[in-house]
Amino acid sequence: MRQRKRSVSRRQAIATGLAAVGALLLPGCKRSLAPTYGNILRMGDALTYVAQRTLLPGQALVKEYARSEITSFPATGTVNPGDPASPYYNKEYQALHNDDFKDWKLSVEGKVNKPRSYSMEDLRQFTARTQVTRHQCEEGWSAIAEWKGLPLAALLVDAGIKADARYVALHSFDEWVDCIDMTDALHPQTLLAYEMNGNKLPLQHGAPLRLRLETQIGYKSMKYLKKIVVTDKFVDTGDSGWAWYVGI
Ligand SMILES: Nc1nc2c(c(=O)[nH]1)N[C@H]1C(S)=C(S)[C@@H](COP(=O)(O)O)O[C@H]1N2
Ligand SMILES: [Mo]
Repeated sequence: MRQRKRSVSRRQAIATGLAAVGALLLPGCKRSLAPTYGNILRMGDALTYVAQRTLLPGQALVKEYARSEITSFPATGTVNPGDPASPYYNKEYQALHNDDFKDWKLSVEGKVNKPRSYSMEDLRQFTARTQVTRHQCEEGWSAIAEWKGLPLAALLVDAGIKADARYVALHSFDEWVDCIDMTDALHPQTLLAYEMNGNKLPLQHGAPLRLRLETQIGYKSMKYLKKIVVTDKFVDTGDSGWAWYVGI
């Protein structure tokens, strides 16, 4: 699992401050079934999750902008998993990229009735949604872009989510695994985006397909998607020290 840098002192401060409050709130909360958490840091996550899920009905739309408000957009984190110099070099990705992603497919598996792989052509058959939204990176910057893709909800409906499905785990070519809950997965602005600002999704922004999770902070919008696994259990990626639930 990938490790991300974050100052330990800040993590400890957050954990100490929130763990007690989280412990007070959680046992009484029937409405939000909080996910599992592997360590004390996840107490803070649970608190954010409970607070936001209680306050919001879950499907409120985030603000959308006009095309004229689109800004420049830096690329962060991995910018090319097919580069042998990248710490997350992936040979399979390099081969797919060299062939303009002709053979790329997104695998959808787990708690679905019809597990299968979707080519880009398959994904483009779904009714597309286009939205101009603001990306908020946890490092402090934000940027506005137009995204086009299919709602993740449409794909999940197509694959047939089973009754006990609760989370969606996203796997990328640069070895991230990230988990979102069904409320976010089914949100109408949660897209599997294959276009940015009217062009095919650029390499540095996650080609050929990335998640746009507009209800949460930047690092939840997974680039370089490879596989989607529907689960009944939360896939705890807390070993990195980054919160799993980071609503905006
Ligand atoms: N697979 C993958 N997804 C990722 C990242 C990454 O390094 N690898 N970086 C995350 C972070 S921290 C941010 S802010 C956004 C950046 O998207 P951008 O490079 O298109 O600006 O992607 C997120 N998704
Ligand atoms: Mo970020």
